[in-house]
Amino acid sequence: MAVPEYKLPEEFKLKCDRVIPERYKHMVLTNRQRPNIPACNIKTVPGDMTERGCAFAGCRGVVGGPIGDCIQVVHAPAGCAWYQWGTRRNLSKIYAWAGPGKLCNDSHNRRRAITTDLQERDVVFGGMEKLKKACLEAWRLIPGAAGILIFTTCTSGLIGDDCKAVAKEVEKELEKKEGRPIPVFVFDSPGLCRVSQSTGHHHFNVQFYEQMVEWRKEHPEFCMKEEEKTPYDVAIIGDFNMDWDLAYIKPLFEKIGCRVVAVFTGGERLYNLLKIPDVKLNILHCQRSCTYISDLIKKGYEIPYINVSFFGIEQTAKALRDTAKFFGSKEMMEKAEQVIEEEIKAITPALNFYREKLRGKKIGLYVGGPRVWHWQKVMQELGMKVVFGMCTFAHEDDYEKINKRAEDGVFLVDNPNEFEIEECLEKFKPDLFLTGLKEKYLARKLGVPTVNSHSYEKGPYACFRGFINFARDIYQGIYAPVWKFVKDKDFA
Ligand code: CFM
Repeated sequence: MAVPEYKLPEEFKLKCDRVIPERYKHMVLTNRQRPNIPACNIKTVPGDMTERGCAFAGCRGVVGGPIGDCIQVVHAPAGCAWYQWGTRRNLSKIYAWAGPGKLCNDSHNRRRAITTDLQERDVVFGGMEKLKKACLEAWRLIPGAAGILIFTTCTSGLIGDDCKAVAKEVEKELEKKEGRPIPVFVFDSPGLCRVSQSTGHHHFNVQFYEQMVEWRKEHPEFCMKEEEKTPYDVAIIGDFNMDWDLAYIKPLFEKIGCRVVAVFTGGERLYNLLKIPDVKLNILHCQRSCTYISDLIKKGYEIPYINVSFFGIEQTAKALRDTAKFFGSKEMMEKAEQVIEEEIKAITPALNFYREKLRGKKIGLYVGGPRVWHWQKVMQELGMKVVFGMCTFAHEDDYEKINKRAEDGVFLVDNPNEFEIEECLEKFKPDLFLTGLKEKYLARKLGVPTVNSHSYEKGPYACFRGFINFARDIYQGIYAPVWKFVKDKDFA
């Protein structure tokens, strides 16, 4: 039986979209029993100023970029490299090459952009020679790096440069020079592929997996040795160490007796990532950007994974309990309960204060996709009410989760544009808007405080203690005296 087409109630049809009525199919009201899924993961219609990123942004900027100890060469005009540089706080502190006379930096992967800066000449005659030179030159400058990651974009994709062949040549030269194998991996994700950055997540996952499998076969010394393995080795998949989230996540798993071998890819070292197929369990956080590789590893190496969330009390506690349950260890289960109890005890006084202050406040949510459902629960735990949710690139499964977690009747907008955001802020009047840098000024000019919900104000926001930081920033946002003056002047 065909599912009846969803009809958006007239009063929810945004006025700004009268000129682009196609947009109405991207809006629904949530329903827990029978999830309403808006049109999603499809191309933006012409005339609609989307806020989406491109595939390259997802591949390099989101999933590949956080790898901390590699040279990352963007084979493109300099503009592509510039726009993926240093804006997302996927932090790392790896000093692979620190030392006298060598370049070093706290967060090398965020602060340094290496690009071939393709010009018209290269478009006509090909850019392979230039790419090879750039890789070798970068290696000369940063000799302690663990490897080289090459990213293509629209321009190199259209030229059709054989970057894999270049990578092989560079590998050979570096091996000769260094006397040991150096991985040089290529990630093909031209910005023009499909509809959003979500495509780039997929590309990085699949291509990393394939190159990892091949590398491990050719260089078994990069696999974990049998005697190094422990029964509780895990990898965290899909966490990017936003504003040091991992400083709260990792210790919790260590306290219950797990060993975190690698994090794909937050602040991680390449050699650790190559050992992910040697762990016993993958713990998957961002289920939009990294389910692909979790599935591939499950299929190829028979390593299971569990879906978790590290935001809020209930979800973090569940992540620890589910991990312990997976291993079936009584000791780990007890430790998990103990850790949960200790953490809750430590945050309770602060939590009571913030709950008291935030109860009943209205929140608008706008993030990429998953965080809308991760944070729906967090807002409930703080006693706040989500009045609308917006996602840049969510897929159907994200919207299913949002429907299940939200109260009925929450207004959802897929891939919103600036006019829709403005109208929703005016229509639903949230007390605070959890959003990103691009939208913050618009909201603030309308008298609505914001908290940066991508890379935070003062993180970490993950796990129990991060939850309190999150609550503090929301509290400080809403109660900042400045809003009183703005509203008094009737700007809002
Ligand atoms: Fe995953 Fe992310 Fe997100 Fe994402 Fe992002 Fe992000 Fe996000 Mo910003 S990987 S999908 S592409 S949870 S950068 S850390 S906050 S839009 S909802």
